[in-house]
Amino acid sequence: MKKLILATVVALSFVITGCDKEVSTQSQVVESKVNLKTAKIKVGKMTCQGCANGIKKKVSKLVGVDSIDVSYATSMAIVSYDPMKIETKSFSDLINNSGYETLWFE
Ligand SMILES: [Cu+2]
Repeated sequence: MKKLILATVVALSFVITGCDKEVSTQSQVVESKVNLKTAKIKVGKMTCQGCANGIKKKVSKLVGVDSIDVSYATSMAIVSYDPMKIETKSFSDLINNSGYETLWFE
């Protein structure tokens, strides 16, 4: 009778250990969440909304840029980007090389 109880305990401890392993494997699943940053850029030399649309079109093609809004009314470009893929310098270089001027960043 004692042997049977011992065997049951051993069998149970195997089951529990097996369960523990499964749980720890599941908790190791890593969430791949992208941390986007926002850059506010004051853009000079825009003369109409078409300029703003042109900048928007060019910058949005850069790898790492999630979205961009350019307003002629406020002379502001607001860029949402992945800092692991692109530096803010890339936006300003592109804007400056397109005939406009980045006045400041935020
Ligand atoms: Cu224009």
